[in-house]
Amino acid sequence: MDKNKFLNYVKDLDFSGISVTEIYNKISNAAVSMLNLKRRECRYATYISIEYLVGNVFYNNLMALGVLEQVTEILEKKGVNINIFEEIEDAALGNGGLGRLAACFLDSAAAKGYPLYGYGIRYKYGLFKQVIEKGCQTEYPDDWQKYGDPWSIKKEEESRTIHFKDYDVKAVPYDMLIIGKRINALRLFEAEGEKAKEICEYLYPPDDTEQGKLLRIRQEYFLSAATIGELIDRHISKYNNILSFSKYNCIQLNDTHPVMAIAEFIRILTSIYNIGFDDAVKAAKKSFNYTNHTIMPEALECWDYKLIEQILPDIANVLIKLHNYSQAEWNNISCQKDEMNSMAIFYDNKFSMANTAVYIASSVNGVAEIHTEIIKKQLFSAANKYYPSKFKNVTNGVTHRRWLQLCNKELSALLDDSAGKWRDNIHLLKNFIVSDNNIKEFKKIKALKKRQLADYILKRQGIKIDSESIVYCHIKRLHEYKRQLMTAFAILCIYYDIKTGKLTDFYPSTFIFGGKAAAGYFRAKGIIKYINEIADMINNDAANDKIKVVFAENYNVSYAEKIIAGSDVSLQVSTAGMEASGTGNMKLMMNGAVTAGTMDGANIEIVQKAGKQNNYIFGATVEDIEKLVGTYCPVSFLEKNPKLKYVVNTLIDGTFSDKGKGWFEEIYNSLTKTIWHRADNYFVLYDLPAYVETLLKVNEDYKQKDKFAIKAINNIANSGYFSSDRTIAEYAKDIWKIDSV
Ligand code: 26V
Repeated sequence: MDKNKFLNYVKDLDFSGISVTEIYNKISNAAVSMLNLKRRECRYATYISIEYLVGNVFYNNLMALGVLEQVTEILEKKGVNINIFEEIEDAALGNGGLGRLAACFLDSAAAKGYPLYGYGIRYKYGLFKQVIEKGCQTEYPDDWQKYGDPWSIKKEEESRTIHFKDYDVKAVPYDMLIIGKRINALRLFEAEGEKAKEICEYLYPPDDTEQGKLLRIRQEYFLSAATIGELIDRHISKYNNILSFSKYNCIQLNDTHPVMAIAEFIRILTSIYNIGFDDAVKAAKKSFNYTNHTIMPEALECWDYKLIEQILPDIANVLIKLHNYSQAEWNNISCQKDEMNSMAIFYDNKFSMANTAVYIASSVNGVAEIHTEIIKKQLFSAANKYYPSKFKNVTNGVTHRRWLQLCNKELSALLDDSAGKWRDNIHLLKNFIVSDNNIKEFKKIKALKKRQLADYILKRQGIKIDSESIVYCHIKRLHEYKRQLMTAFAILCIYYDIKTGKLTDFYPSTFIFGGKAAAGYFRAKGIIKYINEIADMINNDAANDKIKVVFAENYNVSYAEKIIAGSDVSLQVSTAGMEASGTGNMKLMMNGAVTAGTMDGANIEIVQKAGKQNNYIFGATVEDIEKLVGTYCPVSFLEKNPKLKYVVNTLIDGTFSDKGKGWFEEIYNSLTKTIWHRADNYFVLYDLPAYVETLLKVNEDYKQKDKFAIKAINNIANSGYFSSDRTIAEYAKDIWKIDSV
């Protein structure tokens, strides 16, 4: 892009009488009109994902173009503070980690020059807006396009028709430019047509009813078919030979949601290009790769034959054939019956999307070392036995451009001084050494980021926090396995100890929670209410000047950028074995927060790199949990721990009220009784005493500010590994076999 031309355009803009939205649109449109999408002249990779949690694109894109500072200055001179664009909605086309990871990958690929193109759905409404009303979560539609979508280019002429048995829809692509050393694109399809509206109305429509499941299947097929149709047409128009597809293409399936792409690919090869089934399967095997992002059984998609057959009979047919084909292959290599069942594409009248992906993919990867080990040993153990070379680990990463440069320009400037050209080569962060100057400057910057965070919370939510307190944050989707409830209990334990005078030297602390609960996930909503009840009680206790609790309302990418830069302690306390990786842990590490967490997901690699002595690891390990299953009895555990019992009883003894909804009692029951799952399925109570100890230890250590800053510096210096630049380079080299161009 011609930077001068662009900056002159911004200088010449007349802002009198125009709205924030108009300024935003004018600047964005000007940038887009001066950019050219890079053509796919070589082998390239395609990332298919049902979620992209992009966040605010304005600042990030201007930064990527290298004009953010200049635009900030020009606007300043015209009396416009660039922060006003914070009110433009985030593009929140994702729920959490999986979608944010996809966005980080696209950023890194463009920055490093890899030809990687994202494909997704252009939902009308993104992840709901969370409003906390009387402590409870209410969901409101997120109309993210209401200010326009100036960074996307509609490509009407590249639309294609997608056929369902009962109706057709038109898939219209919009390209969102991804700016870096190369300009790639995130292509989002919008459905047009009489019946089409529902398909891209909402991200993650509830799938607890048959109607909901059908809609979800339609979304998945819509995305898969629009993408595969385009890739094949593109390939044919250039090379006119379908069997060379895999020479130029490589497809990464982000979790199981786009797995129908495999069936669509085989359908097109066999029915349109008259390729035999065997050859079509072989071509698919060379083209697809799959990333698994969770071992939670609820999230492993299995679709009823009946449902797929009802709207996509050809796809059902291909999947059945593929099932028979794979069974024949396994019979030939004398697999045992139970192994065959565990790997089966079709079982119990359902299609297993994960097994379909594992069978076809050349590469199946987990997202952190421990997670990859678990999928190899447990979830996909039979496949790992017969196809060991498929399985790989690629530990996640996050883009340090958004999660350090953009959200913490002060720390970035310090790193410029002490670590050299780390922005281009993240591994240079190693040069950020412990020195008197770095300690002093880091402490200053953290204090500043905490003041900025405090101002932001005050502005956004009207809550005043003490910016000199220790900031502990627990920010992520609400889920029982992530154990926000355990943090809530831990806070109560500490609070009661302060009240009763048992704890006298507690350093003032602020606990920030942030996260959304899926609309139909009642227990998670109950946990939000419980946290807000605790916050109400503690924050309104006039005698308390030691603890403050904030529930960050409508936690999203933009809010995350502020909280992450301003936190001292990163709470990563999932039940060991359950968090595939986590990526918030990496963002916090980069910003100099220490991790207080369990040996789970990428926490393990974080402490390996940054040193156990610089972080706070506690709690049951995967091996401990394996031993505990079957013997652990939370009720007798509580009997032995009266303090814990007292705290847990606040769920049912009237201390807090859920306004008659029954949520708190249900949570209590989930901890103490066997319902459809074991009592305290996530070992909240089991790990609670060690957690409280850990939080107190952090609190004590914090008092020695320099020593604490040294821990932070060691975390930052060792965070280079967790840049998605490294992750993307691994995918490019080991899986996609694409070059940076
Ligand atoms: C989704 C659901 C939805 C229904 C209720 C149960 C449940 C459990 C888990 C999930 C997660 C779906 C996939 C996902 O978002 N995984 C996340 O992927 C991140 C990127 O790899 C990773 O860092 C997180 O650990 C992982 O949870």
